[in-house]
Amino acid sequence: MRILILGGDGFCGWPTTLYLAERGHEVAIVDNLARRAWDVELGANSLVPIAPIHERVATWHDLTGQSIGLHLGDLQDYAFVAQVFSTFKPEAIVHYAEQRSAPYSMIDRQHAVFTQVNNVVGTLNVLYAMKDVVPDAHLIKLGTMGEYGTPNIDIEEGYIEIDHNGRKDTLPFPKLPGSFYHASKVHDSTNMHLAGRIWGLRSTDLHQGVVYNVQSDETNRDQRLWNRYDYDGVFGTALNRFCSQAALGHPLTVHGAGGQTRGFIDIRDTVRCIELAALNPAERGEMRVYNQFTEQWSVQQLADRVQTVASTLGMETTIDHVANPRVEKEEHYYNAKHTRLVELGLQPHLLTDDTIRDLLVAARDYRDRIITDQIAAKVQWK
Ligand code: NAD
Ligand code: USQ
Repeated sequence: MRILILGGDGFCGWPTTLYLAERGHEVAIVDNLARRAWDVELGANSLVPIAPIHERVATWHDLTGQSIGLHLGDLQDYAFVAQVFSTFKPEAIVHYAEQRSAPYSMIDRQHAVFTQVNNVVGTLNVLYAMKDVVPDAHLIKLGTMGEYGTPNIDIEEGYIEIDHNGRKDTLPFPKLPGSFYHASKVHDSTNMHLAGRIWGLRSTDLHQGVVYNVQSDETNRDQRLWNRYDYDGVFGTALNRFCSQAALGHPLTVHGAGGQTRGFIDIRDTVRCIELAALNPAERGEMRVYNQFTEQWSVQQLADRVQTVASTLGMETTIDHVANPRVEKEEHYYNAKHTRLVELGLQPHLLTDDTIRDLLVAARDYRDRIITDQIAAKVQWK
């Protein structure tokens, strides 16, 4: 299959590109390298060193003989998007290319506006390019479990049947996003659903949980293929962050009570889910939704597990309940369905002590690269 990976230089996009190339698909990356620029803006870095994109692609070619296409440009530039779609003619488009940090979107008005413009306009341009150039292609778009928020009812996979005043309908599940970033994903979902209804476009909206772990079988083949490991207070996410904190002898920073429960997924399952979505395209006019995570954990449970495994490596850590910089429920009901990808064949990598150990060891090996000033989560929601 000809698959275009928008955001293919990023944390999820790079291992996905290699996974799909390894399986014989013709792949090309679109990226404007904004993620690398945000590190420069914030003064942050990846815990493990990552090669420049040209070196990554050249290394894969040297090792496998396979060419990965590379188109450097911004999804906000419609002429660029239309030109790439016209030359590559993708059958599937995997769309990761957004500003994905909730804290980044909450820094100030400018960052909130940037996040929503970047994400919503980028996705709208993709929808128009599909309509104009490849109307039969399948969009596989990364959404987030955070679109649903934490309602006091079970979360369905995308849609809910509602019986109201004697009439019934199946409608998009209600959304309660918790940041301007998460809200941008809700806006994208609305636009994708509309594009299906009016133009008959096919899309799959993957409501992904928090991704943990870093390397995949393919990125592990050569240091120049390594994936990024975010640990900082803006882009670092719960489990990976806790492992880097433990390796540094820094307390694990549980926000508030720690009962915040989220869906989690190993990066090795992220890439497989994308392949499953590509192999099972939505019908014309359909926006299919899968909840893309494999297990639910509270942040307290994750911190406890990291602390236990860290102690087996001689890393003595404490858990700090820091004042929560976010506005979110710290104790709540959470039960989200996630069966559809398993029905398609996903065999989850559930969180093991070995995975936590690998993350701890990687962080310990590269602890000299950690910029300690970047560890604390300083962005306040209020
Ligand atoms: P990332 O920031 O590492 O990668 C995103 C990539 O998109 C970057 O390489 C960036 O340069 C590129 N990009 C951003 N805006 C662009 C634009 N306008 N034009 C071209 N390229 C652009 O993020 P990630 O962690 O790989 O996340 C990928 C997607 O998955 C995001 O949409 C995110 O919302 C979603 N997601 C991520 C997680 C997670 O835990 N990482 C969880 C759920 C959903
Ligand atoms: N948290 C802590 N301590 C920390 C960091 C985070 O307690 O040091 C808590 C947060 O307060 C939150 C939870 O952990 O309750 C998750 O935070 P996170 O930073 O790990 O993840 P989040 O901001 O939700 O965003 C990440 C990705 C985003 C994706 C989302 C999936 O950055 O792109 O959309 O996970 S989900 O959470 O399902 O919405």
